[in-house]
Amino acid sequence: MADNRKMWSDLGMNLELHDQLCEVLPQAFGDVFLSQENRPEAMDYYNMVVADIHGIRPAELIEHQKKGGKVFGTFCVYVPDEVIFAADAIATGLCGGSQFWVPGGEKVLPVNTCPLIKASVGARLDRTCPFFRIADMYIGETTCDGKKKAWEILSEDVPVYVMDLPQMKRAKDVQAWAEEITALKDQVEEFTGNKVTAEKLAAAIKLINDKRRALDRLYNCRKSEVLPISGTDALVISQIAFYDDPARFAQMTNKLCDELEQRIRDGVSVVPAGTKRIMLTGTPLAIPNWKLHNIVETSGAVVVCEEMCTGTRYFENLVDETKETVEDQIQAIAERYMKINCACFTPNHGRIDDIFRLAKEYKVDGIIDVNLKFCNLYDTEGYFVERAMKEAGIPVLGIETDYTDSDAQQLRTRISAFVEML
Ligand code: BJ8
Repeated sequence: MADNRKMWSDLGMNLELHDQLCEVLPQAFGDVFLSQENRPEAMDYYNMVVADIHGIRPAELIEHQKKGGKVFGTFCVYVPDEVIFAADAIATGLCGGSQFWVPGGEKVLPVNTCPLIKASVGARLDRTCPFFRIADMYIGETTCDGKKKAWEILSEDVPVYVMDLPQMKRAKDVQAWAEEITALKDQVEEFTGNKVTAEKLAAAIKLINDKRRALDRLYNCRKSEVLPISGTDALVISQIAFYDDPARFAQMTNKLCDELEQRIRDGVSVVPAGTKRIMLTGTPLAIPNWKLHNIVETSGAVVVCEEMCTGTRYFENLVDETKETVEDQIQAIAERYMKINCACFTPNHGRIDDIFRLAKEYKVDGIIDVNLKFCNLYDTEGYFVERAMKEAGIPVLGIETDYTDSDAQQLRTRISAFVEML
């Protein structure tokens, strides 16, 4: 702890304000996670990572910087980590999932901006998150309007490089994305002084694919009727995936999966047979946003899948590992990333197809369509999502929420009523 304080102070953090966050986080984690029964033993690793969330990984990133390495902060699952790791740099997710950071964002952004953006900007400008301090450069993208303008504000305080994400999926858009990835490669090479060779890119593709394979294995366990892990635990694993060391994360997640697969064989479930299975779809749940999972799982149901960026959108589809030139590898990376179905694309029918497929694979009883307040994209797309589900006879509940706890009681009432009627 003393070492952490020195590190935070060296990072120029606002220690007084940060102390307030350190006071509430362990309590929140204890309430939501440690109160669960029959957790897998291998969750110990993730407990430890969250318990020292602003200590262990930040210290590793600083070690990397001391050896001359660079750290890039990212905010979206379209930004390809492969290119960053191939330049001997580290990518770390930076999205803010706590109300704690929102007021800082509101000092410079309109109040009616989505909490994810407000929290991300607040975490940087208030100097209360080590990850936001450590990153040498942020990589933004042109996904939603709120983010586009937020990059301009953040760039007054930290170098920001913005990738221009196409918003349709025609062949020429995939091509344009491949060109953007090439431009990112050039930028990363210049910033790090390291060349991205075909050999290094192949290793980075394998590294990130291995992380995806581990998450896919975890999610496969959640398809089982014998449910070996809660949705709340699976969510925090998905959240940690964004900033943990990818090789270690894959190794620890595979270890957890060994235990989960054994549980399935032994018939050890975390919920009684017949518990209603819920899938969440919608906007991402950045760490430490555990509110909805906690409400669902203390209302007699269980979350078995997230069609979200903190969920299936992050790990589904692998990058082709057989390409041998940087050009072909980048093309393969572009093709893989353009399979993600975010509401910033028009049209985005693929997402509805995904929801149908996942609902079947995970044997869900009902779907909750989650929208972060003021996210116009997902809010509007909810019209199609909910209509399609209703037409197919899949029960769906649309909700809108933010990071505050003010609506928790009301959400609990609505979610309990929804579960009751399944
Ligand atoms: S691929 S979901 S991570 S853009 S919730 S900030 S869209 S106003 S986060 Fe996203 Fe990439 Fe899409 Fe995923 Fe804007 Fe909406 Fe806020 Fe959002």
